[in-house]
Amino acid sequence: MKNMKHLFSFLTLVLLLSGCTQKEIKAPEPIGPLPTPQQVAWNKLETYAFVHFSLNTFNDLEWGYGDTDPKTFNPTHLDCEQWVKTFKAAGMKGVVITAKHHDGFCLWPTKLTEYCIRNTPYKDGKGDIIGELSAACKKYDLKFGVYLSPWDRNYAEYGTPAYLDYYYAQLKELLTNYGDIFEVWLDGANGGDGYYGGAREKRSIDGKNYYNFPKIHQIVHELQPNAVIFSDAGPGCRWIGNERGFANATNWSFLRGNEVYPGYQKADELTSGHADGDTWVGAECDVSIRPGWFFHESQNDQVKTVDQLTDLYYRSVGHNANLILNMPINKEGLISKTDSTNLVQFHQNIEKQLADNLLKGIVPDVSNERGGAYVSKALTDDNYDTYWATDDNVINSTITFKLPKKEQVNRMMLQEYIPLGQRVKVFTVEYNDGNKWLPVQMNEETTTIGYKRLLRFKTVITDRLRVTINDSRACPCLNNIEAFYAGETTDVSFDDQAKDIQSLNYKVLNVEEMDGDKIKDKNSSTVLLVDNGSVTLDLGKSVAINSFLYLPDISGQNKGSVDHYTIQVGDSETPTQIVAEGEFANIKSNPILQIVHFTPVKARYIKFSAKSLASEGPMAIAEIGIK
Ligand code: FUL
Repeated sequence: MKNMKHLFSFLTLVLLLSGCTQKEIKAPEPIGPLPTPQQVAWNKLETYAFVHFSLNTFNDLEWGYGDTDPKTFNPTHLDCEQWVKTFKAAGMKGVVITAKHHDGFCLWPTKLTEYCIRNTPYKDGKGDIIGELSAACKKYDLKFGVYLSPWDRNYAEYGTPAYLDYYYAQLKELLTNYGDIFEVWLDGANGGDGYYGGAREKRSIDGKNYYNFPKIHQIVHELQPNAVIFSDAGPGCRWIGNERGFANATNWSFLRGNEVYPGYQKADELTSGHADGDTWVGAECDVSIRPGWFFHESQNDQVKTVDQLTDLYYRSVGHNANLILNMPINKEGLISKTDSTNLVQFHQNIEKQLADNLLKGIVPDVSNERGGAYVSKALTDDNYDTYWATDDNVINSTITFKLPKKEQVNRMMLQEYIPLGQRVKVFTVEYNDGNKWLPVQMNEETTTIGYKRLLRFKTVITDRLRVTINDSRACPCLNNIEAFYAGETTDVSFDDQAKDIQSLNYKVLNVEEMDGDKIKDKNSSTVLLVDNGSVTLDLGKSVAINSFLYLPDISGQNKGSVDHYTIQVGDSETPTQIVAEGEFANIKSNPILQIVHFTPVKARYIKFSAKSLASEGPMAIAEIGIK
């Protein structure tokens, strides 16, 4: 009995002691700005489709003026299920459709305007493409979102408070009648010339204040609390600052909230976010599988290839951004064959490249570990919500993976646990060649990680990989690291569009020969800057011509893209006969090759003048072709 009593007190002591020594390991403190749960869920979607389909599709336009006849809208084989099945086969998680583009035409039978699908031959005016697409999404379990252009080139009252009531009512219709909406897309192209109920004039608005964005946000939040709002500035997610589909390698999910607004002038900043931002606004990369957003027959042979799409994936999803990839719907109402084939094969290519995670289940050695649930095992356990973290005061730290045998490796995926904020500022990746640690070779910086970072590097053969966190805003919290051998792949950057420009030979008047050569050297990185807003070209003799090709500065360094132009021809050095004038729609955001066709004419001189530029600065010309 006495012995039993001793044993009992001994056990009590052990229990008490272990209770004292067992220190509770607390999770790291979050470091703001922080994402909402909706923003975290949104990041996990990674890729989804964009659909541009409207009157523009049937009229070879990118920006309808607002006066295109609704009777021209007549898709013969429209099938939203074909679209949705294609997106599913491509691993996409949702789709956003242009319910209304800048021309004001509505794809649903709205009660608010006659400029809508009710007045088209499609299903004898009984169609509702927003309804058909949302039903197909429900059937195939795809998320559904809407693009509702604030700018409306059709509406007579655009620019006055009356238009705003109309716009809010449109938004309410869309957010009430079509089930769950995951994203509301508000583009930043605003004001300018248009039909405006017959006024045919230019209307400028104050992009920052006119629409009363806080009110728009409130409508969305009330009717669709889980929807993420896209714009240049968020608040849900932000534009990446270009329409070419990539984020910079350094990409913060932060913005200085009060500075950025829709139509923000310093778009370049959006490509990396603001490292010192105070608001969480994750980045979304928007890009079309063809040069234009809407379908154009003439672009049938310019569908992005599997390699090009793969490259974009690494530079969007792999750079801490979501990818919204546009699939123009053709006049039949379908996704064209090449587009859907390339899309699906692109997805299969990514799946193949990232199929076999060489680090799966390997518990890495780490130079510091917080303990408790926040241990190195969490880096490879395939569970999003478990993560490795260091002690609060430890920022520099290494993570070393020992592989069972030597492997070829050329890809790595890293993820931060973003519910606690985006933290890592600089990291390095090395491999061991048997004797020493060497950095892997790649052509981008290893700075931020964020929700997801994918690295492509020169193949190494190794059985040891090391990630070093060199700098971080607070103790790092990583929940996933993977490595792969993708094979020796050819996902390359885009070809230079300038290479394919065919042209008659010409001389550029009034500029040094060297400068003149810049616009005919088939190299888009040499750009001619012109102060007086026009250039005159001399073909040497009078010849028949019918087309003019203009490539703006695609690097985005010089902003002087011509957005309204005049082309004059003649047989004197100051030609006066106007053969074409008009608008290069959307050139600021999407600086692609512009082609102008005009009635054939014989002339020796051609004068290209900018009536206006997309931004201040000298007129910028990367290339001109005459045919
Ligand atoms: C831009 C628009 O101006 C383009 O036409 C296109 O819709 C693109 C996705 O957004 O702001």
